[in-house]
Amino acid sequence: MRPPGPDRADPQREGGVATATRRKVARPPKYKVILYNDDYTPMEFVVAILEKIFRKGPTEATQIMLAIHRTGLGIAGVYVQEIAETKVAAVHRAAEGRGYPLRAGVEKE
Ligand code: TYC
Repeated sequence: MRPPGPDRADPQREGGVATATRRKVARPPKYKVILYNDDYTPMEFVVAILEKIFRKGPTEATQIMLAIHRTGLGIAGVYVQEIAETKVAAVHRAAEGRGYPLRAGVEKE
C-alpha cells in the first residue's frame, strides 16, 4: 500500500517545493525547424543533413526527406530558439557550400 499524500517519486506531484520551482522556472518556448522541398537538392544530401545536423537515424531521416519531397515541407526537429536558428544556419551553410538551393526555416511551436 502507498502512503496517503503526495507521491515523492512523481515529478508532477503537488507540494511546496515543486510548486515553487514551477512558478519560477518556465519551460522555454520551442521552435520547429522546417525543411522545404525543391527540385534540385539530391535526396541523399537531405538525408545526410537530417542525420548529421538533426541527429536522425537513417530510417527516420529517409522518411522525413520523402515526406518533404511529397508534401513540400517537413519538420526536421524541435528546439529552443537559439539552437533552432543555429541549425537553420548550418543547413544553409552546408547547402550553399555544395551549390544546392535547400532552404530551412524556424516556426514557433
Ligand atoms: N525534391 C528533391 C529531389 O527530387 C529532394 C528533396 C527532398 C529536396 C527534401 C529538398 O527538403 C528537400 N531531388
